[in-house]
Amino acid sequence: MEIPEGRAGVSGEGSRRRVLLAVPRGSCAGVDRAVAAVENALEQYGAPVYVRKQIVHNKYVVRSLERQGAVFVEETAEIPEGSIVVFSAHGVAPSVHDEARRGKLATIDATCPLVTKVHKEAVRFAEEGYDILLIGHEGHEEVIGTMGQAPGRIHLVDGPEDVLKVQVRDASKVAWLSQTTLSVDETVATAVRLGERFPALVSPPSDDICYATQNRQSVVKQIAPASDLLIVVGSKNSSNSVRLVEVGLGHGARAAHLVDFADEIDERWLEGIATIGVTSGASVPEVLVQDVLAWLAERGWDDVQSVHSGTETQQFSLPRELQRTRAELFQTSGSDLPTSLVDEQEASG
Ligand code: 2E4
Ligand code: SF4
Repeated sequence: MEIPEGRAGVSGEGSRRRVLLAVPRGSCAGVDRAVAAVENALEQYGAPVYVRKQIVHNKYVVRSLERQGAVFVEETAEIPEGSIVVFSAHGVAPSVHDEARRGKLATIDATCPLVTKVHKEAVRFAEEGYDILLIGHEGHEEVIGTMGQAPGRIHLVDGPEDVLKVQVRDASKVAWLSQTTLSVDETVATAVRLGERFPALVSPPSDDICYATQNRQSVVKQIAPASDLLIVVGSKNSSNSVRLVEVGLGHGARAAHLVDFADEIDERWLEGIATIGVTSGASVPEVLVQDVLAWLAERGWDDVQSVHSGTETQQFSLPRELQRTRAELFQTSGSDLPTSLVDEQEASG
């Protein structure tokens, strides 16, 4: 659909209450796969299934998996020996696999394949002798996991101000990579500055910022100029959701807020406004967006117009570990079988 030019408040239909609903929005292929991996593990192997860190950064998803029997922990050291652990969609360093093996755990790796792709790029560049400049946010789980692929060889660049600070061994052998969920425009700006400082800088073979991140930002850029208010559904620790708020504000939304649930919307945000943009982050189930739309409809915003920016067809198959029996899962994880399974195997064999 065409968005009328200019702000709703000044354009012809400006006083009419309407919602501009972003398409695509919400959960991506990597999130669907990670959530299905936990659900599938619970069905196949029974509760409890442990999950290291939040499987994705969404409160609702974590709560609903907890209700099904998933137990979320921060570190593998908290998990009893002989248990099954799922690694989150954000990815882990190889050292975390080692810890799990030492802790006699069976592992299911729900790292998004597009994060794994960045891991492989990091390993390859490191093997070829490059220092790697990773554009990303300090402390984010994906960044920790990617840096762990080549310890000592990856240097974090957390925004343009880090470009002058970063130290490399050989300025003629430098490559850059990025976190998958960054602002496209900010990342390009940082990469350009890195290129100015390191003229021999090598770029990733393909975009590290994934298709889902790019598509969600691109539709927000379309709806923001016409939005008096942009509501982004997502959790506060969800990097890609926070970026949607920033992109909205940067492209003309008069106000933008991140909410986990419809009941977090403040009635005062609606005072004197007409057009509300609505979208959601890549870790957000659609039911939460529908709750927001119902909340807005009750207050007179029942005219919902979808604004499209491309279609998404990406799908990923489940982690192959899920094709294994419980005993095989321990064997392929390199962990000793728990005694209960040894007894079972001996009885059957
Ligand atoms: C893995 C990689 O990275 P972010 O904080 O945006 O993660 P979130 O869980 O909100 O989104 C899904 C996801 C998972 C994105 N990239
Ligand atoms: Fe994978 Fe992109 Fe989704 Fe992250 S946002 S889980 S990288 S598809």
